[in-house]
Amino acid sequence: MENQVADTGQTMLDEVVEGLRKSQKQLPSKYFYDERGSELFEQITRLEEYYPTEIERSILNQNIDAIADSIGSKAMLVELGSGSSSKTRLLLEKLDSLASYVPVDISEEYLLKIVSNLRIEYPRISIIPVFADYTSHFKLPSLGDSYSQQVLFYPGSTIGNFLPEKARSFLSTLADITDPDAGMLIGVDLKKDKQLLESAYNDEDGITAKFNKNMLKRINRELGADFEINLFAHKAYFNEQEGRIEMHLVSQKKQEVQIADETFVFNKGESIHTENSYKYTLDEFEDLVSDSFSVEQVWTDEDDYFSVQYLSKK
Ligand code: AVI
Repeated sequence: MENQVADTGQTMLDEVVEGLRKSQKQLPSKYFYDERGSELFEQITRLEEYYPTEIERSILNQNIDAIADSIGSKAMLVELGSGSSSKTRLLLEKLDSLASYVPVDISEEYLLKIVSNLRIEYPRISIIPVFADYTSHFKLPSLGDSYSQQVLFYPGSTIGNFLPEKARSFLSTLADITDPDAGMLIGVDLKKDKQLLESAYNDEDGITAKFNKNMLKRINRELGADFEINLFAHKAYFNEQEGRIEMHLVSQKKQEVQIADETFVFNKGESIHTENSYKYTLDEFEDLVSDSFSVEQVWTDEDDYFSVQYLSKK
């Protein structure tokens, strides 16, 4: 099977410089995930305060029979992004009638590693990696009539990292590239007590702070910038009006940063907005997907902190 790499368009330098020229400086959150950033994110998912990972896993676990019914037999399961392999394993383990598993990820190294392990563990499932930035247009492998239906798997509430209008257009792109009867199993973090939300992004061990600042280290290394990491502080809070956690890096003094041939001035207290993590009510999420998908099933934990939802194409 041929592996595909999507054209990522704009360069990292273009995007970084463009974001820092804005009056509210910003950086694209996709740049968190270099090797060190992915490792720090793994650590975040194991933190006491970061409830989504554990709760999603237990929702999947507790409802696996109903989930398997929705997915049906002989499905092609397409996972978007480098999901936690333990969630993937949970599905591969229980869905013994799966025809194929198609992990889509931009990191070739990561994909090759999981694929070679999974092929040994699940010899009956055909595993077909697709190297692509799944947020841009990518092609799914054409597997003829070897499967019954395509099911996208998008765990972790990563949909919450898109602005709502971007989430809508992303979902409609997914609808465009899949079969008419495709489904989607998606994890969605729900609105809840502000304190709980904020502590998930302000852990006591400071791992989220390291994850946030790692973006600046990456920009220094890859773009030759001269950010002084210690002169920026991590800040994360729930913006109630927008319904999202915002992460920022706040300049601790007036300073200048050089990137390529451009100088960026930071006032004391001025921030770079590095991430949004939207939290939805069930109704808000149903509305968000409604251009392209219908919500068929919703599974939640007993506190309604998190949901796993099965969507079908409209
Ligand atoms: C990947 N994504 C769903 C995480 C989130 O919760 O928005 C990224 C993250 N940022 C800080 N902590 C975790």
